[in-house]
Amino acid sequence: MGFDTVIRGARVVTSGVVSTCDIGITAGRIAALGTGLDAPEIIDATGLIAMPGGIDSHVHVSQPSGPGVEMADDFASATRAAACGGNTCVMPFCLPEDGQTLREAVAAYLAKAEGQCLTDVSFHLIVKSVDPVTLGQDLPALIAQGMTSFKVFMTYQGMRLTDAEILQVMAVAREQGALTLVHAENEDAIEFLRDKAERDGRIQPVHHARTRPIPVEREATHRATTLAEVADVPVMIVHVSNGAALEEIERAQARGVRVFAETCPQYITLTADDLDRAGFEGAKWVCSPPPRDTGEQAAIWAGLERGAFDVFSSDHCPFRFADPAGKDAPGARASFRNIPNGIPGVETRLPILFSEGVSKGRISLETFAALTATNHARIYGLESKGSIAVGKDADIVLWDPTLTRPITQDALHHGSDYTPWEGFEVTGWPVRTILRGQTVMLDGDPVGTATGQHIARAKPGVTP
Ligand code: DUC
Ligand code: ZN
Ligand code: ZN
Repeated sequence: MGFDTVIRGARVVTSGVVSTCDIGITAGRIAALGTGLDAPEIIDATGLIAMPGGIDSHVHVSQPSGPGVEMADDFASATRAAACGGNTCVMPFCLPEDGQTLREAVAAYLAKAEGQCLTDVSFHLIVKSVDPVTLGQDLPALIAQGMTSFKVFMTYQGMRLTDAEILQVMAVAREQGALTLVHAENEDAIEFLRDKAERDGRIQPVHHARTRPIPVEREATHRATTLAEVADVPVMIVHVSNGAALEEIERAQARGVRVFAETCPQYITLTADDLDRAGFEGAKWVCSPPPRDTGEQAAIWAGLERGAFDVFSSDHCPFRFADPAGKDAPGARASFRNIPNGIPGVETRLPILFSEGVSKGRISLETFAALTATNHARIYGLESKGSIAVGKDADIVLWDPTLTRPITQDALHHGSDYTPWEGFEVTGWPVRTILRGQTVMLDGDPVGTATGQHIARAKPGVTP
């Protein structure tokens, strides 16, 4: 059999197995795994680890963020950063502007992404209003087009849905075979704490974390899983930040509810103290749910180690720091309420988990591949992706497990002007990212042209 490219001599992480072999690639797909394979292009991967290309199923790109505020990444910069961080596919959320239908929003996002992407992309939807057009027309049409997952919010004025509305959305998910993702924080409880903090003059960035304490996430997680139980649908609880919320998820699972769980790098490496840095600096770490403390980091690690989490995503939601269109938005220094919410992380997710998880011996290579690619593909219906197996897209990342260097902003490729992990020491870096057989990152730099495509997805694989 003639191959276009052979990756030779890597330790290959395939579904649940690690073995040293060659990978033969033909027409962008994996055509063979074996020994002694030959091709016009040979990639010598001796001493490297070949993993399925990272799938980051939780990123925000060019998302409307309020008057005068702009996200730091468009599709070109977000996918460039993603590729440099070892990813071959990202899943951004499609949020309608006020007055825009979901279908109009999707059309606008597809147009923005067209011809710009260095990785593949596949959109989730955000349902922020429950009306007959959204539920009766847009969702069914978009699900049929392969956007088979949508997020609902229990927090944020203008975005949050009531329990009754969430049940209506879940009913559509059940009817159409889609997956509902939930941002679980109790808005009324947050508003109560936030109003009081502002009245008391506690307006600095750290009060973002203090007014979103663990109980508001725990309660909402319990409610979200209960609503899923009532509606008889699977549900994904995104960005789980603490052990109590995870306990709610595991309790629901024990009752037979199909609950999936996601966590992110910020919850294993950052704490609320990061938001408490001098002056306005803490705004760099403002995200929701907020990072907690080292005890909660340990609880999240324990969850990762015992398989309680299905996916590890970045929740990349980038704003520039020194920018009035970013973290330093009008009013942000007068109250944490006005600080744009989110942190950049698409480029650092994989190195952080590799270093903290694999290099430090907490998780195996197989678990790493499952948490960063294989489970994302299975749960979200990316049928051609997520594994190094014959017939799959040749989406592969080569890792040098011995390479040690710190994360630094000047080596990153995202549009933000900072990284929350400046100086964080990492052992194990991706050195080559291959998208459908074409190299898109080599030795830390982007290469090649923007051949990334929007991928229509199958129905979610929701049997745990
Ligand atoms: N939720 C997210 O998933 N990302 C950024 C902000 C938020 O609240
Ligand atoms: Zn969220
Ligand atoms: Zn998010």
